[in-house]
Amino acid sequence: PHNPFGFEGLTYDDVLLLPNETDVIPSEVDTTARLTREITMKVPLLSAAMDTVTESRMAIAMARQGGIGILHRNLSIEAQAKQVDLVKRSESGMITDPVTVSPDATLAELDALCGQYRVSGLPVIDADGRLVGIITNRDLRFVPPSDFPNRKVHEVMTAMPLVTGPVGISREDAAALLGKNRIEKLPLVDDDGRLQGLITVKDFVKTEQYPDATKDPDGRLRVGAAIGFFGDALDRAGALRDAGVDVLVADTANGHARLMLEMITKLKNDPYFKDVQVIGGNVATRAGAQALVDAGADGVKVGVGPGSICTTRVVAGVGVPQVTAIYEASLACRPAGVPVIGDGGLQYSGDIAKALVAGADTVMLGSLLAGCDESPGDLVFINGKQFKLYRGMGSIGAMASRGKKVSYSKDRYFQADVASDDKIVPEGIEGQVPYRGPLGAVAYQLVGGLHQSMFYVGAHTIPELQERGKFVRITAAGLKESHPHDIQMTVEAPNYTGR
Ligand code: RVP
Repeated sequence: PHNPFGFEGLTYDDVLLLPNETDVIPSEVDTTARLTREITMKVPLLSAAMDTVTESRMAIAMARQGGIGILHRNLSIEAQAKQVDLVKRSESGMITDPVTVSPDATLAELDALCGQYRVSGLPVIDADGRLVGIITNRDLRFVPPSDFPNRKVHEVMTAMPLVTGPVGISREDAAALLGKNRIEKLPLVDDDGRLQGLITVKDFVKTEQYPDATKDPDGRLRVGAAIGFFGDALDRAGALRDAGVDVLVADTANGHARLMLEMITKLKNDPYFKDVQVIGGNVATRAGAQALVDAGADGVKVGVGPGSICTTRVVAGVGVPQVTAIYEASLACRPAGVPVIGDGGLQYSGDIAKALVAGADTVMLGSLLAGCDESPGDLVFINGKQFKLYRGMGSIGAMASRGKKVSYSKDRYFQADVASDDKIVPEGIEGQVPYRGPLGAVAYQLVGGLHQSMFYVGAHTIPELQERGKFVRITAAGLKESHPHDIQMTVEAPNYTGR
């Protein structure tokens, strides 16, 4: 008869990396990693496609740090495409498709646009697309906000002639023009005076401020977005592509499912999506990873049940401890040249290097980022301490329709057909994590921890880490020894707040 017992599975807490001979200086390592077949990033981190982790603010912050954010899909197609748009317009060498305002718009409308896109001013164009002026904070300074609803843009804007640049102007020439004229925005116009782009001082400053930022060939921040495999998933993929998404992540709790594999093949065979990379997941076995590779995926996301908010392993009794899952998936992905993303279960910065040595190229983080300023949701105060809400996409809260017309999260767990909220079988829970401040500080500690790992292992690069890294398996006593012990912690470290 068939023997159902396989091998033993290990996870982060079961292993440690062996120290090795080293000439590496932590601050000098190169953490460049492959996200997909065609995209690399300076920092091997992704923020999770969860509604308490990644919307446009987090995605912008992640890309600036050198990683990438994957926008969640628990919202309408239009709303998710809008999020992509906000990221793609946030910062760029040259804005090819700037937000503009009409001369007849009211100042109230202008104010709303500036708030939405977090910009301080807009070019003004007429109905033919011709540049007629520019309007910035400076022009508004002497108009009382109570007048905004009944004053028009053309009454207060700085009208033509303006300093403009020709299409195709070099970075250096643009910087010189901005500096010489002491202006902050340089509209680019063609021979007919039509607005074709915009260069801003802010973007020059940000380029210097975020040298590792993950950018597309046009200098815009890169962004990923989750899609399903069911119902209008292809329409969603199309809308996200039109908004400029770089990576689509076909996102389910079981990526080794026929519908998911077909979805990936469809996207990869459609010339309309030729400039978009497609990641598939999640899987936790070698066969599952092989199926995604065979379907044409540009990246394979691994993790069934390791998530901090996930109950799949207890509700369904299914899953693979994450270090083993990553290793098994890499056996199929490495030979095919397809990068692996280790998704879920990371609790400390040291887990990043463990994931990479096990066979991942990058890791996806939920709980470690949910407490950041840039994650959706407000701070909650409990007993004088600050928290942010964090919930599984398979929790009742995320899957229930409640006020919403549809919950897009249900099909992640193949429960799209469940008609009423009380018939949902949740695979996740809802909770809160400590408030952590801005992503920049959190990412600094996570990446800094990885630098230290690379120093101990003697690796200058991620491929070297993957090659030189070796594990020692530890026992419960070894794990106890690894954490602070026999002491009462009196001061929290920025990268360790206890177990
Ligand atoms: P963690 O970083 O351990 O918090 O895990 C985050 C990951 O957990 C997500 O990227 C996703 O793969 C998974 N997840 C999200 N929701 C649920 C659930 O409700 N079970 N699981």
